[in-house]
Amino acid sequence: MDFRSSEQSAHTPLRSTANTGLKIVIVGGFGVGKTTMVRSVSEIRPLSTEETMTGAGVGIDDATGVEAKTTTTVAFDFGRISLNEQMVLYLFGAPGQERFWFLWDRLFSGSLGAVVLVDTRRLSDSWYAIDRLEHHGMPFIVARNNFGEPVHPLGQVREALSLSDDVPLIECDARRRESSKTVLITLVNHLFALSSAREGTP
Ligand SMILES: Nc1nc2c(ncn2[C@@H]2O[C@H](COP(=O)(O)OP(=O)(O)O)[C@@H](O)[C@H]2O)c(=O)[nH]1
Ligand SMILES: [Mg+2]
Repeated sequence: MDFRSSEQSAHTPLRSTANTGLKIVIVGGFGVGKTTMVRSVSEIRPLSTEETMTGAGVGIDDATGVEAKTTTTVAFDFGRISLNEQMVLYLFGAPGQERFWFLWDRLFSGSLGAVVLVDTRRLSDSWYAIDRLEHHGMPFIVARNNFGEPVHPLGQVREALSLSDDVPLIECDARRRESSKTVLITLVNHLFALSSAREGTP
C-alpha cells in the first residue's frame, strides 16, 4: 500500500460542489469483508471499531472458514467517497451478527440503500440480513466477495439466496478500490432505476 497517498487521502476535504449526500449501509456476516470494503474506497481515514476477539466470542462469532481473522467489528465502520462532483456517499459498515441486530433500526434511518456482502462459503450468514432489508423495504444489491474458493456461478448464488431477478447481484474483491467502487456505483444506479420506475419515467 502507498502509505503517503493514504495519508494524503485521509485529509481529502469534501468538495465544495458536493450537494447530494447518500447514506449507504454495507451489511453482511462475520468476516465477509465489510471493513475491508469501507477501507478500500474511503477517501477519509475510515473510522472503525475493531476489537480483538476474545474467549467471550468463542461459540458466538462463528469463525469457521475465516480462522485467520482475529478481530471482529463491534460497532460500525464509517467512510466517505465522492462519486462525482455532486454526489457523496457516506458508508456505514454494519455488523451482521445476530446480537447486533437491535442497532439496525437506527442504522437504517436515513439510509437510501444497502450492499449485502456475501461469502459463498457461508451464504447462510446473509439470509437474515436480506430478510431484514426486505422487511424494511430497503433497496439493496448483493455483492459476492471472492475469497478464491471454487467459484459458484452467480445464478446458483441467486437461487441459494432466493433473490428476486430485480436485485442486482455482482462479484467483487473488497480489497480493490476499483472493485468496491463498482459495487457502490451499481447500488446507486439501482436506486436511480427504482426511483425513476416509481416516477413512471423510463
Ligand atoms: N481473498 C479475499 N479476502 C478478503 C476480501 N475481502 C476481505 N478479505 C479478508 O477477509 C478478512 C475479513 O475481512 P473484514 O473486512 O475484516 O470482514 P468484516 O468482518 O465483514 O468487517 C480479512 O482478513 C480481509 O483481508 C476479498 O475480496 N478477497
Ligand atoms: Mg469488520
